[in-house]
Amino acid sequence: MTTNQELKTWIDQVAGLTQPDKIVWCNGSDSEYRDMVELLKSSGGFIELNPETHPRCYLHRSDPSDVARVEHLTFVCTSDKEEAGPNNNWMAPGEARAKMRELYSGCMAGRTMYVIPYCMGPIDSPLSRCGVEVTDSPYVVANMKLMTRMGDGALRRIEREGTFIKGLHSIGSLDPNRRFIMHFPEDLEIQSFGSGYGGNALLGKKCHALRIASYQARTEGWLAEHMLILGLENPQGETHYVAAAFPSACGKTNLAMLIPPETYKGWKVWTVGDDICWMRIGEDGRMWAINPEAGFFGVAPGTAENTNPNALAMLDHDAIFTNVAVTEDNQPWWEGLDDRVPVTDWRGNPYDPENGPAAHPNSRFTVHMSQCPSYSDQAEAPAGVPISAIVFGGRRERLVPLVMESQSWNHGVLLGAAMASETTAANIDAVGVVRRDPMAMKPFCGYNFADYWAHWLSFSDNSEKLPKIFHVNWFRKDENGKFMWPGFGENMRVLEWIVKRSQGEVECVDTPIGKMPEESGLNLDGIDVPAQTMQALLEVDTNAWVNEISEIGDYLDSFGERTPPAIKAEQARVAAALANS
Ligand code: GTP
Ligand code: SPV
Ligand code: MN
Repeated sequence: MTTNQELKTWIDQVAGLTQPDKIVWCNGSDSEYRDMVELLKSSGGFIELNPETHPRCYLHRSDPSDVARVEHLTFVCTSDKEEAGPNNNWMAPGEARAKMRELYSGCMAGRTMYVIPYCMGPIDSPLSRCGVEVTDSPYVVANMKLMTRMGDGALRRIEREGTFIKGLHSIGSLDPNRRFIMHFPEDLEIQSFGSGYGGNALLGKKCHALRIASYQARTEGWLAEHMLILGLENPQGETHYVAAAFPSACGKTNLAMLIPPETYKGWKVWTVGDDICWMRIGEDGRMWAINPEAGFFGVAPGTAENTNPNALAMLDHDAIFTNVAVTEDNQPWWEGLDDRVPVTDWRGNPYDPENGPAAHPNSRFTVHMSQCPSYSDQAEAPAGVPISAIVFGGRRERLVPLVMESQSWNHGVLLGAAMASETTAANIDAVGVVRRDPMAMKPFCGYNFADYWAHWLSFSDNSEKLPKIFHVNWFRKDENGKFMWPGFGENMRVLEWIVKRSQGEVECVDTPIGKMPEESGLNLDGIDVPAQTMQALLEVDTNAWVNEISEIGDYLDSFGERTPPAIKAEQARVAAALANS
């Protein structure tokens, strides 16, 4: 158990409310994980995959109605509605607590309640934060073991520090009409009911490390972001770190594990994180970042030898697969993997293309970070890594160029705030609809976006050594609906430019919307993207941008009086530059 009185009292209260048959305190050991696997195998929660090709790999099929995050059922419950902002669903804390109390009442009868102490970030890093997730899902316990530093070490840190995030989770009856993901940032509390899936249920991830952490980060002067972290090592052996925010299912995992093209002799990408980044200004004035997670919960479809070989290499042992298809010989399979035809779809039915994709479009793998061949030796560094460049990007078929650099920190904040992207299967709603997704944080910012932009802007006064800010778009399409840029490993060409710009090593061209590569600025040795296509990828369509910047202005205005004047000034400056060009 624990010596922390607050934790003890809370566990007693939760047990009194939910009425479990049994309470198990998780210690995070490997044997505990193996026990959990056995339990899941015997209950049908895990199906063992081919032990010869995929030793210790398991398939979990979630309820067909429970396959993604549920933004419409996710709430930020601050006492003041305005604090949550128009970017969040809001419910008064008292009302939300009453609703949840009713749902939780007796919900663990006949079940085991697991108490999971966890640490987000390296266990000895001053930047890390702890939480305790209480859950009735063994699947959540197994995933938390791979995704966080879980168990005794975290509990000791909680007892030492005396503070932790309280996360209560029950799968309930998986009824979508009785499903809520509630956040109480003022009380450092999360309450989740009715879903066993990913970000709804693994509370250390989006609920703690983004929604609650972003709220804390604002008052404490740091940033909690939906960003990958990578190190780019050049042939001279120097490594520069880049953090990049792309919306859900828009390429973070792939970029974080990039393998440079053959012509890039001596270059290497090291993976620090693929989804979440906590950063703060260090004593040297630079921005230092840690990955609060210990594993990857990555999108399966599209992962293949020619797109993300590093991911594929870590997925043939000790991994959990959720909602993928299976082949005749019981191997995991998803669209884009190879040309085999699976026999069973994600629901467990015989595969029939008439019923849609074999793997769910949001099917995922869970693996520990250490299995990644490009795992950075700095990923566990307590101080984190110094960030040289911040990159924003979205999934935009049209208009938005392959790469541009901001003219200043404040202009970079505008680039982030103005991000838009086509929605993906990572959320339960419609897919392929362009929406504003500032800093890729639309579903994850725990407070009013207007205040969040003000917080980002506040950094410009704090340091002269801030990272340079960039914007990228790998997803432009031609008139036949084909991607114009080859993407994946070839994104190295853009990364090289970004890092060289951040070091002041290459020239650029000024445009009204940002700084762009010179005509021969991107290294295109070894790929044949037609000159005309490259031109289109780097073109600034002034008329269309006049329209876009005006829509961005309307979007900023939709936050009313709280919108920081400095970001409006940036928008007005760009609008004027476009009008004069
Ligand atoms: P979350 O885990 O949801 O936050 O997603 P993520 O940002 O890590 O996305 P991920 O890297 O898993 O990519 C999602 C999808 O985009 C996959 O199907 C990829 O194959 C595809 N993708 C990634 N990078 C590229 C790229 O450069 N070009 C194209 N065309 N597709 C890409
Ligand atoms: C995302 O949706 O951005 C994810 C997956 O990374 S989940 O953990 O479900 O939020
Ligand atoms: Mn994500």
